Amino acid sequence: NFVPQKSDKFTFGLWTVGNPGADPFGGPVRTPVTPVERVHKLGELGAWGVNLHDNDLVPFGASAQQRDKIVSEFKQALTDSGVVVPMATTNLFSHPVFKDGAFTSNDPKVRAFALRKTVESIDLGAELGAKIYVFWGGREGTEVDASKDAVTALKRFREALDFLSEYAISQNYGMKFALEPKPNEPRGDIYLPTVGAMLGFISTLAHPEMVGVNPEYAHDTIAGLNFYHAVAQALEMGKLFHIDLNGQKPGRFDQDLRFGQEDYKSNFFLVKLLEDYKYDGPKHFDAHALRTSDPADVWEFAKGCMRSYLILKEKAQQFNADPEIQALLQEINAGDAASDAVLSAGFSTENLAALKSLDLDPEALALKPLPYEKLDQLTFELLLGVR
Ligand code: GCO
Ligand code: MN
Ligand code: MN
Ligand code: MN
Repeated sequence: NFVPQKSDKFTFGLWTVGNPGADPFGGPVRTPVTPVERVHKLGELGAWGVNLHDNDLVPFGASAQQRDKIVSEFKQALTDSGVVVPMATTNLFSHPVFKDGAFTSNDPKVRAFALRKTVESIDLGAELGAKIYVFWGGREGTEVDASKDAVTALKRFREALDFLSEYAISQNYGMKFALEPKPNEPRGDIYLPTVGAMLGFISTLAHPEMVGVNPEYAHDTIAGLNFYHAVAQALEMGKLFHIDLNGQKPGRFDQDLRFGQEDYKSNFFLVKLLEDYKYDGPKHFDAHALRTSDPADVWEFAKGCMRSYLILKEKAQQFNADPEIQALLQEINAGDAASDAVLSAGFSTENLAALKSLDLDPEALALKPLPYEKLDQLTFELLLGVR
């Protein structure tokens, strides 16, 4: 039971299971195995795919010869392990050149360098078979708002994305872009901090049809937002191209905890949403093992992410089949055929007349019972395994 299958489409970043456990107060605590070994191990554990930043695989500044050797060894590992690369992305945050932004830097040479690095990284992604390209603008923001004009920054970000969309189209890569919002960290304030902000921005792009979002549990939770609601909006708009799953306590630093580690209830509604609406993209765990973990415990972390998802998926099925819960939901959602018909018919003179002639008694409507205490307690008991 709860054994991951390829069809679950679970993925990990090379950087996640390769995280050496450093934090701002201390250096690495473990030496990760090589990317090739990570791929083999992920395959053994039942993961479907592995994602990467260009520099997770090819070190910054590597020669063309070194690059080709590394990439061909990596491709061999993918073939041998049956692991795929569904998503690729660019590291536009580690090198000091990006300390004040990449696509939104004030310096046109830095912006050009970021653009060229991304073109090359898109080529790498395409070579490895990636059909989703993620943009996480970790350094695209400020601590000092006097330093950058926020309107100009957005124009620059758009310029870069439009260029890169045209590039991917010109190469027939069949790629989609997924923008990943985060409110802060590493910058004090990052531009386009929420899923809603990204969705609004996407509609201003030259190729909005190929651009969606990559929401992350931790990023909304840091800001105290309801991630389930944010993902629902993206999904309803057909813009949920990718998702980053992890754990996070609200109001803290970026913890990147194991999926399922915090707030079981919100994780449950998230998984239920993805399953009920048949989200078919990768389920990516953008998390890492605790700093206290030794190399063996890192793989327990990876297994735990997938197993927790599958447990919550089973709980969602149980919820959908629970007679008492479903009876309550039916009661809460009981419709009125005449009102429903008017509401869904849209505006017309006749329908306006129908609206005006509906029998609607606010005093009586306000008395309708809403047994949410009961519903939530049943949900809690189901999740805690006593139902
Ligand atoms: C973070 C981000 C990153 C991105 C990754 C892919 O908080 O550091 O979530 O892990 O997801 O760079 O673009
Ligand atoms: Mn993150
Ligand atoms: Mn992080
Ligand atoms: Mn992420």
